[in-house]
Amino acid sequence: MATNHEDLPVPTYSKLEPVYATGSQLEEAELRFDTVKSKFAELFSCSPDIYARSPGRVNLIGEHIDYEGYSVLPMAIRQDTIVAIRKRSDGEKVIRIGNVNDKYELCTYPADPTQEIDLKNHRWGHYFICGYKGFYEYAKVKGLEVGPPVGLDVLVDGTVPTGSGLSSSAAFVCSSTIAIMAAFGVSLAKKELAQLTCDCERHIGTQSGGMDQAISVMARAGFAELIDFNPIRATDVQLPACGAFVIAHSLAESQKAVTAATNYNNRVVECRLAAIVLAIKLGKKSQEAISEVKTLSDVEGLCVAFADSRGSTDPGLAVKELLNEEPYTCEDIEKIIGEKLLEVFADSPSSLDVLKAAKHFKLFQRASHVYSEAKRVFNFKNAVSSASSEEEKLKKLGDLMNESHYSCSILYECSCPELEELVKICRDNGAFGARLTGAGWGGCAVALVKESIVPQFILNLKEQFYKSRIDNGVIKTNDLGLYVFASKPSSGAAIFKF
Ligand code: NG1
Ligand code: MG
Repeated sequence: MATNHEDLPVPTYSKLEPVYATGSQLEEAELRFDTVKSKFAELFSCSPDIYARSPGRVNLIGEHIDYEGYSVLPMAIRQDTIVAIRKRSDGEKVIRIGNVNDKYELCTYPADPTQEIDLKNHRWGHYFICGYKGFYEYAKVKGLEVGPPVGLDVLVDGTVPTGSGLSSSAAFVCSSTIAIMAAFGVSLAKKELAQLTCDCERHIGTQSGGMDQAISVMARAGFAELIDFNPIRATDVQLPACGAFVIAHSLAESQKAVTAATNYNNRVVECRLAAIVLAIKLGKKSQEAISEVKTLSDVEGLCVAFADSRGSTDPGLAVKELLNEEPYTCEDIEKIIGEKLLEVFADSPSSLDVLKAAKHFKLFQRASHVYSEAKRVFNFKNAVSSASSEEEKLKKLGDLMNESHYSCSILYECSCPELEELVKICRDNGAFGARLTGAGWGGCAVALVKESIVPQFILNLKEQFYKSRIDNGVIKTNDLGLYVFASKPSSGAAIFKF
């Protein structure tokens, strides 16, 4: 039986070509690795033992449903993070993390894997420590002999724009974790690594699902991937040949690690509450619902049974009939579930932060989004593999992307004025569909366009969206290529040993 690629470890290469294939891309990569090497020598007076790279991603459809247990459909992009690492042999127990970009100051941490990450004082190096802590936790659980902690010298070079919904954070956490593992000679299957790196990134305080790490680790060049959870699995999805995805930044930066309590984690908490309330309305005992129901996918079975009794297959019907459209207050929910919310979330500090910040909870809207978005992912996957013409496929995929955006914007409220403007401009300029991608509240939009019109499409975006921002000094003309570009599905994580 052929081994599935997700059962294999991250590949180790002695040359750049398997990852950075084409002419100019390869030249660019050679330059980057040379720069990393010389900057490493400049900072630490030696060469790295090993390099790891992991890409960012664009999510094509399936937004804010990975943490609810539902499948999503992202693809890896060319932009990535490279982490160069060396184990120190001088007994000094310190981790020094430098960056090729001078904007990021050298960060130092003790080489103590049990250290708490200081979430109140966010530093860019925290993402590396996420991987560091995660590695030692993994080693402990598996009983691996990795020896006492030693000092590490680390240099980072990232090309994924930050705060853009393209998962610069996962690219950083994954490349860090993989570099640490390689430095310690530990290797594991990609699907296990995908789970581990997801657990790692939670140390930063966001209650993330596992999409970003899964695609960053498991992507294959030329394919988008349908990512399933519990257990994590990746299925190759071949996109229609004559279509292209254009990624465009709204120039609103979303700082998720800082706004978690009101944005990202708030939605995770709202979904959990919606799931518990639904479970109770559908007959579960309060205490059972509170202890057993973590996500909306946990109550899908009950919702489907409810729908079935009314001649439908749509779990969203239970949401429509059993949840109120008006926002719920804390007290409203406590009355239904018979317990204080502070008790329900007592073991999750980041959820308690959410409760402190929230005035009300939009259970109806969030649950409606999740169930409908999960269905759109399946329709997207089915449309790709259907027998219809390429043109019809692109139209169907575009429609689903538009519906997804509407749901994110109206029901999940994770858009912003800049994204709304950008998505509209994309559609006005001939995109089959356009939507915000990633967590939202800023960051990028992704548009599906006919391959043949890509250059003109990008020119139009420059004229209609970016020109005024250049004139106002928000960005420089020379940097435009960083903010708007077409992307092919790129390959996943890799280790380099030269
Ligand atoms: P961003 O913020 O785009 O990296 C986040 C989550 C994903 C997923 C999306 C929304 C992390 C690391 N990533 O992505 O798991 O939930 O939002 O679909 O928190
Ligand atoms: Mg992120």
